[in-house]
Amino acid sequence: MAPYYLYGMSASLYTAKARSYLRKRQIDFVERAVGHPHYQQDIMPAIGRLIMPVLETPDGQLIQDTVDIVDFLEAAEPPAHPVQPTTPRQLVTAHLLELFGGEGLLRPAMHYRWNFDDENIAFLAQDFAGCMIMGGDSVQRAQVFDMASGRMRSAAVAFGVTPESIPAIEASYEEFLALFSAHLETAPYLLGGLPTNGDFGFVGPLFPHLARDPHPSALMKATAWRVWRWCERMQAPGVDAPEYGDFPGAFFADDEIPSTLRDLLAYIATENLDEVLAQVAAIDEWLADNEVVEGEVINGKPARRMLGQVTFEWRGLPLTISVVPYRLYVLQRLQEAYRGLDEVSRQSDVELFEAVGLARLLTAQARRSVRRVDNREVWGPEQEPNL
Ligand SMILES: N[C@@H](CCC(=O)N[C@@H](CS)C(=O)NCC(=O)O)C(=O)O
Repeated sequence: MAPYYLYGMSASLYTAKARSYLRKRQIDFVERAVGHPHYQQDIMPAIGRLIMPVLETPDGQLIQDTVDIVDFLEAAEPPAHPVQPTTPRQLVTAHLLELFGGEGLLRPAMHYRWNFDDENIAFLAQDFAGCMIMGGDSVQRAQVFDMASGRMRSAAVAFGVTPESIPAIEASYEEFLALFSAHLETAPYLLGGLPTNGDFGFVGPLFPHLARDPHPSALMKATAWRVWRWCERMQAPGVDAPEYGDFPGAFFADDEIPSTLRDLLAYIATENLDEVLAQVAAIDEWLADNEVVEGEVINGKPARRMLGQVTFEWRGLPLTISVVPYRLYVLQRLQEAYRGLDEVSRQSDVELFEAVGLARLLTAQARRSVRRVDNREVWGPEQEPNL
């Protein structure tokens, strides 16, 4: 039987998340670049946009989106240890970490990739062109990189990377490295001895951009060896944690969220809560002004993923960023996990999230949910807004 195929790029944030999951799970797969003729001729038209990663299953199904890819594989290839913890605090925390990793760490990832051309650009030019076209001469390769890097530099601005915000982005990232390093002093993964969907969320920005591009790689190696080793660990099959001795291959016992992880959650509250709430409010406002029906592709076309802009305050700066409906989709998963718990378990989540300053995330919602159908984000049913 054919294996799974993963279409993506070595430099791509979300490809790294899916690749890491496939490797850890030791699922038989072959990675192909998006320059592969099958991606160009068949997969991209079927998905309707240039986007990665895409998983092609042995029976020819196409799945775009890392959340859906992981869900699919958890069901199709049942693991010995499911990627989502089953105890209430660890379950909801893992969803929160997946949201923060995939969406909340975009600013440092984009800044450290696109604002250090002296050190990064020659590497990036080869890394991008190598995956985007198979062969091609140096002029074609340079054209492809110019087009892709132009898009990504605009995306960096859309995520809030501007000359005014750069000092705050760097200070915030240094704090993050210190907190994650302190946690990794105690355990090889975010929730103990096994990776969760939270670890896979983190690896997207941390590996291809921040551990692999020349400038941030040097910074991480010099200042956060534990984090660098975790990035390496996330590329390996199995647990890969020799420096932790015989650490138990399980999540922390008794649904524990250790103090080093609570510190990281409190950091996420300070750094990212207002941003997520601003996105929810902006989408609610957009829906107040625009008539949509359930099931309609958001923004009409799958290629248009942003829904205007929103301004919020971050580290004392007004920051204007694009509104990304997909973020609601990931947030909803946290909330659905929370709502699916019994009363006592929900209470234990409320206590944890209140203590670290994240309680609003358990219930904040716009007047419609975001769903995914046919590899596209679509509007879900109406619901009571909670802003
Ligand atoms: N939510 C999606 C996001 C995928 C995504 O944004 N991929 C980026 C690369 S890391 C992309 O394809 N960008 C292409 C472009 O916008 O030109 C996922 O989790 O897979």
